[in-house]
Amino acid sequence: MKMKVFLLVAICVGLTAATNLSSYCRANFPVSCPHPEYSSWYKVGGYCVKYFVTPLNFSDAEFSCRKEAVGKGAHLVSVHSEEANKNIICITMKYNHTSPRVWLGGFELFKSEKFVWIDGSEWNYNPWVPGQPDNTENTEDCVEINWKNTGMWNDDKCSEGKSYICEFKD
Ligand SMILES: [Ca+2]
Ligand SMILES: [Ca+2]
Repeated sequence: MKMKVFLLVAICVGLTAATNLSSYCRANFPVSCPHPEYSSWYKVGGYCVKYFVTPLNFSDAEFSCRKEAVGKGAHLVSVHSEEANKNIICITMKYNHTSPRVWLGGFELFKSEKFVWIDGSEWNYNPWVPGQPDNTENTEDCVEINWKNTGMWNDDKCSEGKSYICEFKD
């Protein structure tokens, strides 16, 4: 009986969170990138960003980003504020409700326990899932969003294939 009540509460809390998120995203969905040739990209913070569904490992995803916007200095996305993080969630949910885990451009620099952004920007915001980064089996060096807790970050194996989000500085 206790378990049933617990499950019901858990489901309600989950649904409320999902509803809050979808209403947030409806009201605050990022506008298109202000460059005609990149109108399928969205403006997030000082960047134009785009979601790519085809799963790639972290390095291949980074190289794919560089090719998607040649000459723009494109990379996997860096995230520097709660608002930008929410925008990233909204974009991800628009394109993929069922498997929203995506690569961001963060990685651990040579087992230093220090995380950096592949675009070289400052590491100044990191909403980790509680208990993360945990470097499971000493093999997790790359940063994903939406594992276990929507909008929060986890270190995972860089060789895993995931959808990803690219950016270039606007
Ligand atoms: Ca690690
Ligand atoms: Ca982890």
